[in-house]
Amino acid sequence: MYSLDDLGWNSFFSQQVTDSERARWQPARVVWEGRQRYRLSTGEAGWRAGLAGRLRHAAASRADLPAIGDWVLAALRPAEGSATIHRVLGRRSCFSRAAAGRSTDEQIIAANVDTVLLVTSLNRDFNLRRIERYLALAWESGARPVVVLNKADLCADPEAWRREMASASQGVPVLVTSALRGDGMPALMEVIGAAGTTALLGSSGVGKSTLINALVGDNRQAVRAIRDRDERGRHSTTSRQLVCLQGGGILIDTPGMRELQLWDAEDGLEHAFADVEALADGCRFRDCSHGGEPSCAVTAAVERGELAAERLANYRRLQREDDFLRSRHDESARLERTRKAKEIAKAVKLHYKLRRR
Ligand SMILES: Nc1nc2c(ncn2[C@@H]2O[C@H](COP(=O)(O)OP(=O)(O)OP(=O)(O)O)[C@@H](O)[C@H]2O)c(=O)[nH]1
Ligand SMILES: [Mg+2]
Ligand SMILES: [Zn+2]
Repeated sequence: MYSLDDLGWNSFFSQQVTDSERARWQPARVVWEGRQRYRLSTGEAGWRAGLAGRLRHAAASRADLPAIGDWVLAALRPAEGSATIHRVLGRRSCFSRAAAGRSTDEQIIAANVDTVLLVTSLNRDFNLRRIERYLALAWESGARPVVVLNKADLCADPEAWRREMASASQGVPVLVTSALRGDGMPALMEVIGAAGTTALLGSSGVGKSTLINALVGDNRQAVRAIRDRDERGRHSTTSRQLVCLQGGGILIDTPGMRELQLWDAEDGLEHAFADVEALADGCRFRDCSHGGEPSCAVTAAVERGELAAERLANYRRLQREDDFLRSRHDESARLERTRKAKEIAKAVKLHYKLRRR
């Protein structure tokens, strides 16, 4: 049995609810997300939920619809155990990417997250460049990132990897764990217990669900809620899910992502590459791209061996990607305005036509 507070409810959300809304609807948190289907928790009970037609129609983009971790207002039908979602409350933070294959639509990976664990494994999956990308998105989301290097049991010298990671993560805490052997679990538990809501992100197979199982321990209620294997028996998460730990702390499990395109990550990139940004103050040109311009302080640092060439290359790649996506968003916003203007013109025309009859 949980209370709304155990689920993360606080004044940031409660102050958004008007008296008339309070009279009709209940606050609930999205704890499972499928295709346009949801499961909500009000603390003491769980509810299957769909969207009110008005909410669906008013949504200009996918980002206006509920996502895992969202707080919503819903009409509950206790006899059926089901509910209808009428409003998504304003988010405190959200981790987004451009929807796969559609760079003009924002997809929310998890909402109202306080800490994101960027999980990678100490084997072939280990990739500093990917972590840099995740870090940019994490900083942009408003959540606090923590890097987790899992599967330490498969690696002869985890400490060497941790040191290498530390240079790419710019002061973000880096934890080394083995979900299998239990290494580093107390430190991880400490981060999670103090964090409110923690989302686990990372490629498929790095051990996100195994870490959650290890953290949940013998809490049977929560274990049952985790669908560790999908219908085909694969060891892989297919939907996003939120679970509460008995001792405090809320976890969001997500399926591994193959593609993680940036979404308006300008500030996030600045944060994730604070070292490059600081060096850039010394470039001769204010809009220096650090791609061979004269008197470039950034390429000078690479030549002196103070900045890894791969890190600079990744920074420039992510900057270009962000610029491109931003131009695409501006274009789609322009098209949307044109479409609206045409619709209004049509409605006005029809109005006069009917009046003339
Ligand atoms: N050796 C070792 N194997 C691990 C560890 N953690 C997880 N695994 C194994 O790695 C495989 C994948 O683990 P999952 O927890 O399903 O990975 P996931 O990140 O949730 O993957 P998706 O749900 O597909 O995104 C499983 O076979 C786990 O048993 C670890 O610390 N050490
Ligand atoms: Mg999983
Ligand atoms: Zn430069």
